[in-house]
Amino acid sequence: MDLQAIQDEALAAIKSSGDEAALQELRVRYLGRKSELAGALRGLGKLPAAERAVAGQATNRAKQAVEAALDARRDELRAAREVGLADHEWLDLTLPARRPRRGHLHPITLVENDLEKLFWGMGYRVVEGPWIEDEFHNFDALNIPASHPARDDWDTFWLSDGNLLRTHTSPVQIRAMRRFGAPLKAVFPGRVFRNESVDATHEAVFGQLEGLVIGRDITPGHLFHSINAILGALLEEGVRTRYRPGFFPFTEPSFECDIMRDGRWLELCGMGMVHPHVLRAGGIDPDEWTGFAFGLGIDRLAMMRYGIDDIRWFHSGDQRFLEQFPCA
Ligand code: FA5
Repeated sequence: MDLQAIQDEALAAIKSSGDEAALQELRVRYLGRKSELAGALRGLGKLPAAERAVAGQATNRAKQAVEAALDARRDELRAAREVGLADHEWLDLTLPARRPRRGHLHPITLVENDLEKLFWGMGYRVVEGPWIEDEFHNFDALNIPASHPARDDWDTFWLSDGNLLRTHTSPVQIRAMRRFGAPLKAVFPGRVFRNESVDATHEAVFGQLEGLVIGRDITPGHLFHSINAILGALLEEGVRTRYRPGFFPFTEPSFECDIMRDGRWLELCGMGMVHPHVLRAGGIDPDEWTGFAFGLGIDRLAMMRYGIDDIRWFHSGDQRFLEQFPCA
């Protein structure tokens, strides 16, 4: 086929091509490696030198004409498609956006964060301890040897390797004393675990926030002043609280603080002056230093703050409950 015929055929096919895919096929057919034009260009080398220049120019002209036609038709088809888009596919930018569903913090986490912020502002450092504890930190170092009947107060989940799930945050007292020494002012928030039956005010897994202050000449006056200040900041005005004597092997004297909820007293916090045995176990000399400690129930505080009548809601995983605590 001569060059002019190839070019005429190509231009006619390009003109009548209906879409960009068909046009791409024509590009391959008329300009691709196996096309007649490409073959003609390859064949130039075999022509006598005298004819080569003329034939070369003619072939290139045909190739350029086909290329130009392909590009022009491509632009036409593209423009037509975009006009179609504007007619058929449109977006109403005035429609209200669909809100993405965002997660939020659990009410216990909200209360824990607030507690941490409060204590941080009062100069306490915030320290965390391990959930899996050894007997020494959870009991012995806290003046609760194996023979001590008070061990029964903490129904313990024992692990097969002899360790246990900590029954309170008090073992972190020992870890912090050994790590930081005296003087010390710290809180230890976190989860604790008790193998006890669950009811409206008792969970088997719940949160505690432990506080520990060690200094020279710390007295029960400091303890009560601090607890009053803390409860004043945490509880709404008018919430009734009371202190009563308590017993913990790791504090002497010991007290408990209750809050009034629905006409009944709810135990919120255990506290006392750190027992000399415990200071010693923490590597601190009880002749030189004294201190106070307290352990506050975070779930109980959250019940009070949000008016929740059953502690079991917190771990129920019930969306209807959890959705009531969106992020501020
Ligand atoms: C203790 O765990 C002591 N370690 C507290 C302490 C620390 C005393 C430092 C002295 C010095 P108790 O078992 O009473 O004490 O628990 C402390 C608080 O945790 C309680 O006042 C209560 O608010 C909360 N709590 C206790 N048991 C449960 C439970 N099963 N479910 C939810 N909250 C609980």
